[in-house]
Amino acid sequence: MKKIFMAAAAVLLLVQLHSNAQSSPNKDSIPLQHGAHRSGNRTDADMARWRSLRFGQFVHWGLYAIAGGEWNGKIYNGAAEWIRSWKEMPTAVYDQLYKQFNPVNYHPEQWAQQAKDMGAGYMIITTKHHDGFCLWPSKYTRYTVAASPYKKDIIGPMVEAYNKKGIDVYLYFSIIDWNHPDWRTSLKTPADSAAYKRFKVFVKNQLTELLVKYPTVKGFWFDGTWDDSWKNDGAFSDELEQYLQKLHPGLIIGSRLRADERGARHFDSNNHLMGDYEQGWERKLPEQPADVHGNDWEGVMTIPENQWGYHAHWLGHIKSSNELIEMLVKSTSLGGNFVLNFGPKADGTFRSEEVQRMQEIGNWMKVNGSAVYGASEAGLGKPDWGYYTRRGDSVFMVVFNVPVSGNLRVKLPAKTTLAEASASGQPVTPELIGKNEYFIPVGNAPRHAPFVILLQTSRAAGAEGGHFEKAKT
Ligand code: FHN
Repeated sequence: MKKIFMAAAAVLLLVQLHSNAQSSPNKDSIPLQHGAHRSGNRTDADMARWRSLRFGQFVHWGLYAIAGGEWNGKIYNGAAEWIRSWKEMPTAVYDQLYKQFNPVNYHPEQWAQQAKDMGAGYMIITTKHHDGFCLWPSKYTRYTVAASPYKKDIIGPMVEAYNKKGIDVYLYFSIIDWNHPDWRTSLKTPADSAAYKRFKVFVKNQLTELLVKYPTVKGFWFDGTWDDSWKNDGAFSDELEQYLQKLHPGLIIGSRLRADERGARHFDSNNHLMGDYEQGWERKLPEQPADVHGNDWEGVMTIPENQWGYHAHWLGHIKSSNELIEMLVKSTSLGGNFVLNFGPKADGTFRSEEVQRMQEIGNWMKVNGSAVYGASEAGLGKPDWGYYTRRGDSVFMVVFNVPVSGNLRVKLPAKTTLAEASASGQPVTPELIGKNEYFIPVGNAPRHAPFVILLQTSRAAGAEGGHFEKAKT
């Protein structure tokens, strides 16, 4: 009995510690100067917009697209954008590839149009990946598009074209820079420290340059921040974040940039999120509300297994449009954004598999996007037939698996009335089968795409609002 009591007390303590850690910085056990500076999600208009867009396009484009995942007839099994680190690829040769970078078929207006048609509300472009090659003519290095046969800026026209279509642009920026002589993974000697000090000045200069050159961008998407050299200077990344957000009010920066003074990343040593949203969901998505602790979050996804840049030989499972739509809807149902990656070819065109998915997802979003844009978690749990999302009193049932009975079971919280149900604007008649519990008949004819049923609900005063609120974890 005593043992059971002690075990229960321990569990209670753990739960308490965990929930405190996620929600109340006042009860921190470790005093931190460079930990999280805010508790809870940002509530300003820029962040509200980011949150409402829900669907983004990621584009990884750089010199690696020239190699396309192979060199000298051998195929690289890693991610295409990492090919410079492959033993079969001499770095000196890779670093000369810029002399071949000439994307004559790069038409930013077309890129923007297809992203718009896909339904993306924002896009993230690799201004500079780990190889250090800059797609903008940076004045702080010669390793840029200006030195290539193409010569012209890639980023400026892209920002303009996407903005014209109403799509927000975010700039991916890698801290890892394989090309820069002062970049280090760790600092072992005074010479390393001196070099890295110069490198940090270079980083700050480039970031300032990007914001000044492209003032309409909405945020930075940082990457390559896991090395000791970076993690061990939490003061720098903290000051950098504050500097950038002062320079460009409203700027959105996820949790990848910073480390606290103890080297903790994403979440500080007291387990509070650093940055404006949780940015660690890469090629995986949360399963339940508790996984995201009420934080804003974003998941980034590749179409094949692990390829971000262009790889001519996609290996492994290639996700279908329906699978990707399911990931998008699942993300919405868990209060997060979903960003789908594309890796254009070196000439500036997209491979047919990507074009097809953009079109198919776009066709689905044109009809069903209201279940995604501005929508979030419904607080109704995860049904077997798919996902619930919600915007105000509109509850969307996004159906992926119809049971053989052809009836979808729905249970609403107490004191919540189901005013009407419809599918594609056509009324559907729910059957009341229990207290606040319904069958929604949809038949069981074979379907080739997920579909949406809209439930208009209304809540009486004193209704169990808690069921509709974010999970308290
Ligand atoms: O190493 C990179 C990878 O190439 C790609 O850019 C992804 C995108 O999220 N980020 C890094 C790994 O986290």
